[in-house]
Formats: sequence, structure tokens, C-alpha cells
Amino acid sequence: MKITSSRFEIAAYRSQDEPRALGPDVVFLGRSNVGKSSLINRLLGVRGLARTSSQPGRTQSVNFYRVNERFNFVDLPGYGYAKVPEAVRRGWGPMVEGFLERRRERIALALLVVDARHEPRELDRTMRDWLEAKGIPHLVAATKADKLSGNGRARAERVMAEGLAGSAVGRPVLASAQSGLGMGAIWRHLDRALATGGE
Ligand SMILES: Nc1nc2c(ncn2[C@@H]2O[C@H](COP(=O)(O)OP(=O)(O)O)[C@@H](O)[C@H]2O)c(=O)[nH]1
Ligand SMILES: [Mg+2]
Repeated sequence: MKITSSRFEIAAYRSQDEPRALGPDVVFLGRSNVGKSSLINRLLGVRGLARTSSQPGRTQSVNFYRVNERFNFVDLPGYGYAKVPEAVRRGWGPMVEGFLERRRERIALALLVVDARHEPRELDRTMRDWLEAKGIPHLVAATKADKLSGNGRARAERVMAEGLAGSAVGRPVLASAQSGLGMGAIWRHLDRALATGGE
């Protein structure tokens, strides 16, 4: 797909703040600091559009980006960061699950973003289970693959396929926001999902 425009729309802290713009959502889910925002920037080819940070656990908002005035990229708050305040952590589950529940019908594809260097965690599997339970199409993107050797990448592909197997729309894609690895493969899935899925 050719990206003709992409812009930050809103950081929603409550469901009432979510934009009313029509069109399908592509949602990005994953642990804090795993590279969700960097992946969004790389996929859209705009440096600095989504704020990235080396300090995890900062964003507890749902950030909307409008792409080609037709669909939305949605950066969901990350999970699994131990140092976030308890109150924030308790709010995360209902916030994200509520979002997935509310917009289930219009989600064309959920990208479950994991770190290619690590085995999938319990929370990653929980997310995969939520997506499956709600019937939301999803794909695993194992990012930061630039930090692995060729052998490490081959191994990571196997580990992800085994650890997060399920009803994903395709095999886990090894990706890197730094090198651009995997962007073509992810876009192929997005093109297909956006042509058929969502509203
Ligand atoms: N080497 C490398 N670093 C990355 C990659 N993606 C993200 N990072 C770094 O990981 C940190 C967290 O990235 P960010 O996109 O903010 O993660 P988020 O919390 O999931 O949105 C930042 O310091 C990024 O520069 C990648 O593909 N390769
Ligand atoms: Mg982020």
C-alpha cells in the first residue's frame, strides 16, 4: 500500500475520547518497550510520528493515527512493566480488553508485537488467547531482529511459531524497525486485512 498521509489523531484516556472516524483499525499490542511505536513509525515511514521511549511504561493512553484518511493505526498501552504504579497496572486490563471488546468488529488486524530475542511470555500468550476468544484476526511481529544473528533469527522464528501458535493469519514475522526487516511481509498481511476486514 502506498502511504499518502499519516497523522497523529488523539491520545484517548477514556472511550469517549476515541475518534469517530470511520474505517478499520490496525491495533498494536505488546509488552512495554518491545518496540510497538517504533514499528508504527517504520511501517508508515515517518520518523517520530509515534513517540518512542527507552523508558518503558510511560503511555497508558490509546493513541490513534489516521492513515490515508481511510484507516487507523492504534497504539495500545503496553503491558508487563513491573515498575508502573499498581493503580495504573490494575487499570490496564479493563482498558485494553474493553477496547478490544468495543471495537472488535472494526479491527482488521491486531499485531501482537514481541521481542525476537526472548521466548514469548505468559502475558503474550494471554493476549493471543484474548484475541482468539474475541475472534480478532492477528499476526505476531517479532521485532528487534536486527539484534540477532542469522542463526538467532532462524531460531526465533521457530520459537515464536511454537510458543504463540494458534489461529494467526500467518506465521510470525521477524521484523526490525531499525533495518526495515519484515515490513514488506507485514504490509502484505495488512493490505489483505484492510481489503477485507474491519468496517
Ligand atoms: N535495535 C532496535 N531497537 C529498537 C527496535 N524497535 C524499538 N527499538 C528501541 O526500543 C525502545 C522502545 O521502543 P518503543 O517503540 O518506544 O517501544 P514501545 O514501548 O513498545 O512503544 C526504544 O529505545 C527503541 O529505539 C528495533 O527494531 N531494533
Ligand atoms: Mg510506545
